[in-house]
Order: sequence, then structure tokens, then C-alpha cells
Amino acid sequence: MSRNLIIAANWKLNKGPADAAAFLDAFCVVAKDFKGTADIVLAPSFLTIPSVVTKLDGCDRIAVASQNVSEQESGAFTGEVSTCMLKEVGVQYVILGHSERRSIYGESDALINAKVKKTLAAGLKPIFCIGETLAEREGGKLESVLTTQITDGLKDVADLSDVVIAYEPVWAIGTGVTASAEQAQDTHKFVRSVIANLYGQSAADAVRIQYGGSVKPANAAELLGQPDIDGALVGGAALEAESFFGILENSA
Ligand code: G2H
Repeated sequence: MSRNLIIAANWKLNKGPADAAAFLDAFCVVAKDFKGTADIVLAPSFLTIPSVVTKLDGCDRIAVASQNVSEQESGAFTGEVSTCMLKEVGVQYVILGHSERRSIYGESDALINAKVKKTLAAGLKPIFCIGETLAEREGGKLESVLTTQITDGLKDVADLSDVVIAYEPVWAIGTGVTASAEQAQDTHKFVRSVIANLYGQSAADAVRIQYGGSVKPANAAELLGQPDIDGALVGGAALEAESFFGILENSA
């Protein structure tokens, strides 16, 4: 089964509207002649999203994601942003369960599950992140950790058609250490087998699984050339237009 690649820039807590505009001025120049077929996604901060959507007007090639969303619909939830608000300003994808949300902000599998369901109900597409720590991998818990994150995070999600999974080993995030292509492929294959057990083989064959963790132009081609790796979720190397475009070029 052929799955179209999805390459996403996760800007994390970087780039206000002015920096994002400067990025897009440079990126749109180089990306306009991009011949690859990969879906391209940019995930700015909540505050920067509207200006990015406006600047991308007419550029259907690039979709916008948020980096989080509330599991609540509306009401007295100070500091939160709802799926309806994101939809209203043109967001299409929502990154959920990133390890920084899990470890720094204490997001549980149950909370992430509520956010995934809320996102899908709004007609938005979750980029559902999973990944193990180094201690878990070295302690032989890789498979059980990922199985629990998938099973609990996708609980009561009946259809995976609009779900993208991002496998991000925590030890490779922002560290400059990348999982080897072989390690990443083995783990993606395992993740796909978990999905096959839960949803059946055709859903597993169709679901896109991105790799994330220190992806850069120099390692993108090898990672993206693996049979079970269907794209990348990119942090540090997506902050500069040339570097992010270098990853796209290496996907083609
Ligand atoms: C992993 C990734 C983006 P980086 O967090 O989600 O960031 O590419 O900087 O490791």
C-alpha cells in the first residue's frame, strides 16, 4: 500500500507572527517549485496561527496545525483553546500527546484520548504522538509503553482514516541524537502491528506513521526511505526555511 508522506514543522514555543512571516517569505520562494508529493504542514503557536493561515491564502499545498487543543468545548477553562476556534481560523491538523505535553504538562493517556476524540469530532485531524524514554527502551519496555500509549490514547476511536501517528523516541527529541533508520523502521513496524491488532490489517496498511526526533536534511532521505516511515515531525530543523525545505527535498 502506498501512503503519501506527511512532513510537518513543529515550531514549538518559537516564532511570533513577524518571524513566521519572514519564514514564509523565504519558504514560499523555494517551495513553489517543489515537485514532491508530500503533504506539508506547519504547526505555529496558537497566537501565530491566524497570520500564517492568512499568509498561506491560495497555497493549498501547505496545511496548518496547532500544537495542542482543549478537550473541552467551551466555558470556564481559562487559558484553553477549543477545536471550534481552531477550525474557525483554518487549522486542519492538531498535534496531540507530544512528549513535551506528556512530561512537562503531565498530560495522561486519558486526557490525550479525550483530545483526540474532540479533535476528530470537530472534523480536524490529530497527529497523535507516542514514544518511549531511553530508560524505558533500555529496560525492555519499548513495546509495552507504545502499546499502552496507542491503546489508551486511541480508546473508543473507531476509525483511523483521519489520524496520523507520530513516533518520537523521547531520547531523540531536540538532542541531536536520531534513532538509526533501522531502529526507527523496526519500531514503526511494531507500531503498525499494534494498529493491525486493534483495527485490522487494512487500517494498519493505510495509517501514516511519522518519525520525529532530530530529523534534519542530512538524515531525512534514509529515514523517509524506510518502508514503514511515512513522514517526519520536525522541530529544530524546521525553524529555518532552507533547512525545512532541505528535508522536503530529501523526501522526493
Ligand atoms: C520532536 C521534534 C518535533 P526535534 O519533538 O516534534 O523536535 O526535531 O527538534 O527533535
